[in-house]
Amino acid sequence: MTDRAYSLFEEQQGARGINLNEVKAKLKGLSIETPSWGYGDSGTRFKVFQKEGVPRNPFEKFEDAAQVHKLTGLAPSVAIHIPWDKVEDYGKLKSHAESLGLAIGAINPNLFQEDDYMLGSVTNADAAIRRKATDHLLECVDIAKETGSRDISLWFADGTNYPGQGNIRKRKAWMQESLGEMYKALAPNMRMLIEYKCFEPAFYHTDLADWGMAYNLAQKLGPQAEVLVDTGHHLQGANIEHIVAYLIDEKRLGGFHFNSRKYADDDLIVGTVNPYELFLIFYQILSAASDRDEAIQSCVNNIAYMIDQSHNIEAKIPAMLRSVLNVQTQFAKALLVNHEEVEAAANRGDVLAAEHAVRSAFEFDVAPLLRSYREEQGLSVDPMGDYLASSYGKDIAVRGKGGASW
Ligand code: AOS
Ligand code: ZN
Ligand code: ZN
Ligand code: ZN
Repeated sequence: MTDRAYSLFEEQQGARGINLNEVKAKLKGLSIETPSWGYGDSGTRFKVFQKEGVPRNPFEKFEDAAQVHKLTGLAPSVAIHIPWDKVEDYGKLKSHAESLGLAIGAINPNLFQEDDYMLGSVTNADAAIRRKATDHLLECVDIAKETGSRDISLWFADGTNYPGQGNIRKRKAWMQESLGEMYKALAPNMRMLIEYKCFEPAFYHTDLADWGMAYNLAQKLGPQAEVLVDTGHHLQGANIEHIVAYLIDEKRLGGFHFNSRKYADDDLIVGTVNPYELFLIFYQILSAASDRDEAIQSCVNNIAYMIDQSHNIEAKIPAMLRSVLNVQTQFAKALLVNHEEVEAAANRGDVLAAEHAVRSAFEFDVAPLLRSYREEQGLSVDPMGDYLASSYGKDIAVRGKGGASW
């Protein structure tokens, strides 16, 4: 069925030189990984509110994630966190995921929740603690081999609160030494995605504070190490789409942790605070996708799109639905950019026409397009409405309160 709004939209886009069949084919290529921890209770340092129906174990987290994928077709894999999702038998978790139409995605080591790591994990001045941290990284490589995961996402809370607290240069060497050992353990198809963050939990210096440090480390480690951009991990005013374009050009953009921020690493639902930023990130990615250099194309095709959010007050499954739908909406809008038009305007020095060519794509309402796409794919046309009308949210209430949390 093509409704009138869609026919009009198709006509409008045709006149701008945008073919909706091509747009729809690209929409089909979008997959967004959701994080197991986004289905559990999480909070701020002040309070973790316990919600009814929260998964009690990793198996139930996958059951909830399956709802998101079933309704949207967007979220076929789930990242897990070790030890939050530690199980006896990862083969069993993998089969459970597969029986639900899902795969286990990135493995996230946890080097920030033990007393031993108070003064650092892989950068701790105590060699025994560095050994312990490196062993955990190696354990995660083994888990990734069992789960068939390609990516291991690395985030370190390592840093200091005061000048003099740690030797910054020694810590840099220790980080490289530990990650070098981990790198050697990777299977040829595996990747290390290195996350950076400007501050928090450490407030004076962070060992991997920005994309340049993560990039430099990745380069020293080798081609299987790439940079992971968490959209909440920059200082105010940072131009994230510039970082994205730069890293793609260096073939070192491994993936994203999507979320929204207004102040710090707020980890709010992606696309709620600054959807234009997300659109501009996709605009950069899509403009690189048509580069003649195959290495750039391959970098773009292997970007891992992942959500990293903390659902403190919102219902978890609807929050995750909102998140993946928001990403899809901005991706769809970015697919409406006419790159030749932008380039032609830029080449003749017409600043306003170039800016207009980018922004006008953002200003279209893509609801008719997404409705038509979902219908064609046999997906729910209204994923959020269908979820809320289903009994799933009520059925899981039998799990009670006090489910998984960090
Ligand atoms: C922390 O700020 C990072 O974004 C990490 O990706 C972290 O592992 C994730 O938030 C789960 O704790
Ligand atoms: Zn993150
Ligand atoms: Zn974040
Ligand atoms: Zn973060």
